[in-house]
Amino acid sequence: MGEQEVHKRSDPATAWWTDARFGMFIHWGLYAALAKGEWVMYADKIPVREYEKLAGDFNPQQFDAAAWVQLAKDAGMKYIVITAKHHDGFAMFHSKADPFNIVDATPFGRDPMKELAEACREAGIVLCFYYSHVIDWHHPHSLHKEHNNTWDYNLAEKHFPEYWEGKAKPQLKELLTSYGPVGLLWFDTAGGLSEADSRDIVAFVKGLQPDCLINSRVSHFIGMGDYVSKGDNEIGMSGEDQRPWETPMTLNQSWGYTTRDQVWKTAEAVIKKLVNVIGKGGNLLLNVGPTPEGTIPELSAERLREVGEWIRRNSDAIYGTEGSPFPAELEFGAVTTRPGRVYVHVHNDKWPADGLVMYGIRGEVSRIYCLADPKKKELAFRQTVDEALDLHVLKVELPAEPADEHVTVIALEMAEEPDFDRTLTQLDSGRLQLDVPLASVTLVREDDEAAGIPALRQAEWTFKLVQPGTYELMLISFKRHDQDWPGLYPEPVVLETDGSCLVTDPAEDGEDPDSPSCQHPYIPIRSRLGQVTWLEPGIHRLTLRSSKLKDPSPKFTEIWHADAVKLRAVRLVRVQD
Ligand code: FHN
Repeated sequence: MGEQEVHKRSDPATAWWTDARFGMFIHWGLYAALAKGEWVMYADKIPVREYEKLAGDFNPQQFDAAAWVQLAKDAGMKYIVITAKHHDGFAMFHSKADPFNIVDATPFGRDPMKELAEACREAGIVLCFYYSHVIDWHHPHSLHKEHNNTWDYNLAEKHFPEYWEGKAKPQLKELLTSYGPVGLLWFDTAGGLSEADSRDIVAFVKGLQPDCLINSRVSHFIGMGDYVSKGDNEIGMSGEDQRPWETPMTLNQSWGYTTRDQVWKTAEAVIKKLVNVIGKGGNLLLNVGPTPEGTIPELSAERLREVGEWIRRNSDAIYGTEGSPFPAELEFGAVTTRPGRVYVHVHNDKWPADGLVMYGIRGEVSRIYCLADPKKKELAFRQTVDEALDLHVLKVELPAEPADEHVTVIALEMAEEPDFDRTLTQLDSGRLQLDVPLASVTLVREDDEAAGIPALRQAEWTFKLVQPGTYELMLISFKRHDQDWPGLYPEPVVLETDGSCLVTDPAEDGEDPDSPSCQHPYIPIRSRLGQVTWLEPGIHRLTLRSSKLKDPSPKFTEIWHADAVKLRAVRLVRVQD
């Protein structure tokens, strides 16, 4: 897996994947020729016969499988997920089931999946395929809940089994029988697929390759597949997923090659996002969109290599690690662990030059150093306990300047296996954020669709307050960028704690600069709820009632029905002792 010993997880089926932590997503298809992203056929309503003509000129002579795989390796990625067929229905492999494929329909005439399979095998990278199993704008009988080719085909004449049995399953069989072991199949946009067909496809894949993992987007019924693919660019919150999970992420704001989108993430931004994801126990699947010539755009390649250099210095803190044992998201970085080690990933722009303070590590620390420091110079530290609060405090003296670029990892070697205090605890910085997934959520009022009344739920948190005083309470919401605020909270939220009750119509009081996991297309918004005074430190309770609190165990989801607003947390900001 990596250069170092990796800690195998309890579930051997997904262990290679959870240990890998970082993968390369590749959106490459015929659409690259138009340089307007992978939805161009749908967006421009290009007739099938017109779209097919693109194949006649598709000749990515510069495609070099070994170079792509080397780039993934240089970036520190352990697996590749490539679009074998996207929504346009064009197979990027030699398919006998449908001549609309790269070998039979283009002058290129080569099978890039075969070449990638060989290059991956040689380099020790796991090859995985993306397959659009429900949307196929080329096939007359594919049928999705919403996004169909209605400019060529009549919805009423569609007979889904003809597509399912005649193209989707035969092509999946080809992918699973002609390219060696496939690490995982990445399905997408399952809207409208019945539960029976979802189960059928899972059984079909496992029947051909039992070890091939399947992502949750195989179905919009919750709980299917081996692990959870979050929404596009959605970073999970701690406590949100009980199963292994990943964030599929763009490097700009698009998947397929486009010249229109030049909003690129810097290497530093990617490193911070990677650290945020793995600190919560997730994987990051980072996308590139190759050109019609068959190259990965140099700007993407440069950034990936820079990320890889950082990973090489810090690989012990990444591959095979577990996410943070602490439920609170750290505003200055993240924590990962492996047996006998705790790694604190500190953003350089939040460098606590006067010392790093961590709460909740019960157990003796033997040595602390910066992971990127080749000499591993020991840092002075002190461990103390506040018995009354049951607060275990570790204070580390840091060098005046960070030892690494972008994010510096502080490695703690433990003299004994730590027993972490997993109570949601205020950080030394004073930050205390009550994230919704950390609450127990109960139903207060059923929804009444006929009367237009939504369900009302209550979230309840228990937390450890270290610094008593007066706090400003803020609601943190992620608002979709294309939404206007008025109407997003149709009724007041009700907050109760220690005898105080605040009833507020949340206002859009400004953007929140302190929500590292919020990503495009969402904007983090703060809404002031009022002030509360806690006179005593220790364990407290807080409840919040809102119709925007979602069912914590829904039956199904459609990944791109991104909510207009997501209620994410209550933040407590100390304003007075
Ligand atoms: O529609 C696709 C989109 O083109 C892209 O493949 C992403 C990647 O996660 N998935 C779908 C939208 O969620």
